[in-house]
Formats: sequence, structure tokens, C-alpha cells
Amino acid sequence: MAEYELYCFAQSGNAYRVALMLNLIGADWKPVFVDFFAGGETRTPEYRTNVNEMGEVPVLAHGKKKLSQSGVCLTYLSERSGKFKPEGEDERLEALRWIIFDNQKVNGFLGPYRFLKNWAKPAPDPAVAAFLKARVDGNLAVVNKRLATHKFLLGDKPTIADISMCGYLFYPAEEFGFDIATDHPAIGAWLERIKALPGWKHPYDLMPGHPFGTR
Ligand SMILES: N[C@@H](CCC(=O)N[C@@H](CS)C(=O)NCC(=O)O)C(=O)O
Repeated sequence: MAEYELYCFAQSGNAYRVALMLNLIGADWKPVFVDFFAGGETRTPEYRTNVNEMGEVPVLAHGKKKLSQSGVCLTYLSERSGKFKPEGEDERLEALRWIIFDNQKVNGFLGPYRFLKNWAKPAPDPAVAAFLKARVDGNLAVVNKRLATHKFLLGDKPTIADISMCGYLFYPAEEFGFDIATDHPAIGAWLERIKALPGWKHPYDLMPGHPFGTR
């Protein structure tokens, strides 16, 4: 049995953060497929009782622990492995600041925008999609400005803040209807730096459920 199990599915950028971290630190881990699309598994009483009362992926199982919220999982893994770990109070707080901004405003809007565009039934009201797209553009611009002067979000070395920010950013441009790297070149250059880290893999190569409908 693997040391860590990650409840996830391929299309989830929230889960990708943790899958990527596990791979980058060279952890012994395996994915547990969660049938979000066809089975609505995260909404079942079984899932909410036995896996995560919040009804979400990712969930990281380690021994008797079941951790949810990707920021918590990333913090746990960085503290256990000593890798991608913000050092000292200032860095810890700075990493947390970017993780919260990401969860709420960057991938927190980008994920639902992509979901509505690709999978929502009935199709979304165009005004809702336009609202989200404007939020996404504005918040990616904040990240782009930061990365224009910083190699990684906190400075010269990658931390869990960068891994969190990856969330949805490696998924194909067709799924968004725009190319993040072209529209935000400093983010594009940073994504290449992340890709060069040993152990990096694309979300569709790291988690089960791609192509859509498989498991
Ligand atoms: N802030 C959370 C977000 C988790 C989240 O929204 N996960 C989605 C999948 S991408 C989910 O499980 N949604 C279940 C539902 O809405 O029923 C994190 O970073 O872990």
C-alpha cells in the first residue's frame, strides 16, 4: 500500500495542486478516483461521512489522517518533507497570503469558469461567464505583475505558494477559450520554470479520469 492516497480526478485543478506536490517531493502515493461527473460522488452521504464532510476533492489520506483543502495538504507535505517549505515567519505568512489569494480569486474563479464552459448543464448564462472572465483576467494580471519581477512567487525558490497557483494553469487553452501564457507572458515564463522541476507532470498524466468519461 502506498504511503499517501489522494482522492482526486483528472479535471480537478484543486486536486492537481496536491498531486503535483506529491510527485515533486518524490512521495510514495497513489490516486483514488472520485467519480465527480457521472456519479456525483462528492455529494453522496457516504463520501461526506467517510471521506470529507465538505464534499470536495482533494483529500489526502496519510495513516489515520484525512486532510482536505489543498492549502492544508500542501502545508502538511512541505512540513513533513522539508521541500517547497516557506522558511521563517515572514515567508510563511507571505506563502499563506498567495495561497488564499489563489484559492479565492485566481483558481477560485478560473476553475468555475472552465467548468461552466465545458461541462455545465444547462449552459451558463453568458452574463455569469462574462463576470467570471473579467475577474479571472484581473486576478491573473496581479499574478503576472508579481512574476515579472520574481522568479517564483516568494523569490528565487519555488514554494507551496507556486504549487498552489499552478491549480488550473496547465490545462489546455481550448478548455478556457484563451491562452493564459500568451495573455500573461510572465505567468507563461514561470509555468516553464515549474515544468522544468524534476517530477513535474501534466494534470492529465497524474490523475485518473482523462480522457473524460474514463476512470
Ligand atoms: N479550496 C478547496 C477547493 C476544493 C474544490 O472546490 N474542489 C472541487 C473539485 S475541483 C469539488 O470537489 N467540488 C465538489 C462539489 O462542488 O460538489 C481546495 O483548494 O481544496
